Amino acid sequence: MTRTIVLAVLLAVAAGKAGAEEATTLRAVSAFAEGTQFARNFERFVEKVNADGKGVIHINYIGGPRAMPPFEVGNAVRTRVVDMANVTGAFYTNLMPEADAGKLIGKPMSEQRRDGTWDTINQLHNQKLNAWYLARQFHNVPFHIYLNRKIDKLDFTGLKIRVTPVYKDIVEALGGAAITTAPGEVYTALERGVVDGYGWPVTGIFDLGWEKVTKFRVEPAFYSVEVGVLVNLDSWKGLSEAQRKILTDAAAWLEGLDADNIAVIKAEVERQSKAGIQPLDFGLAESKRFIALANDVAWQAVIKRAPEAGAKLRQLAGN
Ligand code: 173
Repeated sequence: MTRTIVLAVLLAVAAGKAGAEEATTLRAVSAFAEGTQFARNFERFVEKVNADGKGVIHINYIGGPRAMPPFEVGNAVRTRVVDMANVTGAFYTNLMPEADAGKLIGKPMSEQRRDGTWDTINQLHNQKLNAWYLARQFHNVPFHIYLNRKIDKLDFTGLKIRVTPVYKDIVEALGGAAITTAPGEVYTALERGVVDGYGWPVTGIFDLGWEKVTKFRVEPAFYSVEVGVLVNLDSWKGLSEAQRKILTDAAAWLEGLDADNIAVIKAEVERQSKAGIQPLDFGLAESKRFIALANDVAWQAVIKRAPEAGAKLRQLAGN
């Protein structure tokens, strides 16, 4: 072969390689069922990353609880069984007790990214969960306790209430019996009378048909939903700058979707009343007492299990 031909062959091989180079693929799961309230924005994020990152980075969304039990998702990120997950801290408190403090921090994410709150939360996830805390969603969506039995004061004595770590301490502080289940078991537990009620955000009860087995919504709303997008830290470190930028930009976009929540909440509350779900409101003084108690017992629980991180998070939360 002449030198020219050798060069041409080498160039062709190099070009072929570059052309065939595949985008890095991240495997992702959601702790919330596909297409439901707390998975939907993450699913939009996946679509966005796959569009913006074409040929550079790709998310392979495996799915929700049908693919993996919700309470195992945090550990799957930690051990890199998956690269990415849409999950609330309440589902991995076994690995990171302070993860539940996200519900006590209701500042907008733009503020949390400016004032060091996100940085602290991210560092804690780096250290304790081997994860990068890419995004937080739903800071402006609160929780409620829903009941099937009417109460005439804010007292849960004699009631069995389905919880996660989000609601356990306040339910018990008000005399209720707390029973932990994944979201997928709530309908059956209500239908069979295994529980008299459940904790859940103000939005999303229609996704799994719970309006059919729900009579009352206890006022006031409390805390702040936290659903994070986690990336295994080794997967994160293995990405290029360009790939990380695509994810970080999409994360900012995802956090921005929280602006829609105000309208979503209004529509869902109206839909609840149309479905016959009645609010149980005990007035301003009782509501204040409830909120103060809910905050106190939750911070106490976090600080007891994670004294140093808990104290720091409480300071950042400012409540
Ligand atoms: O009730 C739950 O399962 C729970 O803890 C939660 C947390 C964030 C969003 C939705 C539900």
